Amino acid sequence: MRSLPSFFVIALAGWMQGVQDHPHTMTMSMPMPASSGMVTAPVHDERARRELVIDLPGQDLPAGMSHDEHAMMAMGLPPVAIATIPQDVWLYGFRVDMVDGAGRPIPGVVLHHLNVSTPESRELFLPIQRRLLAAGQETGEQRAPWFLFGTPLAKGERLVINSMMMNPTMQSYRGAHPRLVLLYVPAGRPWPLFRTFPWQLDCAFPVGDKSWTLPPGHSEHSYEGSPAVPGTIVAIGGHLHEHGVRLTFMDATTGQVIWSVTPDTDATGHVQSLPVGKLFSLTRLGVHIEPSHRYRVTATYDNPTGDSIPEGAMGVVGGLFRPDRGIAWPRADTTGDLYRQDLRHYLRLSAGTEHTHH
Ligand SMILES: [Cu+2]
Repeated sequence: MRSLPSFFVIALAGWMQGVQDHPHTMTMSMPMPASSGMVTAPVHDERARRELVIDLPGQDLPAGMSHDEHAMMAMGLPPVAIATIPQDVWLYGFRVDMVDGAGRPIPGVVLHHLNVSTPESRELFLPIQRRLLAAGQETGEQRAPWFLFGTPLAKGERLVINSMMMNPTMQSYRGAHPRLVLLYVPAGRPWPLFRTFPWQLDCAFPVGDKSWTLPPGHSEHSYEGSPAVPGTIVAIGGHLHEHGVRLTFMDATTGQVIWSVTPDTDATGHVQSLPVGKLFSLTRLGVHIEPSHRYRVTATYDNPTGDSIPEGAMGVVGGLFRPDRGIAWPRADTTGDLYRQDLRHYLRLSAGTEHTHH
């Protein structure tokens, strides 16, 4: 097998950057409180283009929206939406188009962030709902090679989508909303060759806000966990904020460093991006990980400002994971305490936000 094409690497970078978050029918045990103000988002299956098009709830956005947190929260936070997958598909990419109430394109800068989860499946490293994808204004279209990698989504499976908008432009928009476009291959074909699932391991796991207050000087944050099932990490990427100097993913049981990067910075030391690793080679597919080992993500920061920076730091690795042959992706236990706490946070029923990206 050849090494991965570069657009895949770019795709992963974007996939992670948006975060920086899979086949069954939703059961009634899903702890979805009725009071949470969720809405159903219609899914249009554009079969000829092989795209699922999901228009999220719209809002009027005044021009030059204030960066003041309260104004932003009040004005650009549409209700959480639920969308239902109409047929068995393999998801291999996505994009978010910003449009107004008449469907006309509006500037992408209006999107602050958008997160999609699959509440019936669990995350690889934690018994919480699985994060499927995330996007911010800088994400663009992300796609893996459709013939190689795909994530199965079953007919009837539900997606939970939350988003935030912010209008820094001098123009106001009526009915502004994100239009999520999922790129798919229909089930029942010879491809994709590999069944892969997105995963992440976050320094701010297990629940709550994914950013923390960055202390002055040198600091390290870590989180350790074990995968629910054995399999292979076929691609990895990550996300750090400014003053981040290193992000490391290691097998804490053996001490083996699996992936460790320093961010690219510009002339003034601003974090530009993280390189993305391809754990592919001619002779083997990725790095195998197993439930009997513990794995650790560590974010290292050097904050030279002398001040603490509220919500100044994040540290997360993630990518694509291929379960071993014959291993099914684990379903979520929707009755677990951690699952419920995380879901409440995701649905904005408790303080904080899933992710405030910048
Ligand atoms: Cu971030």
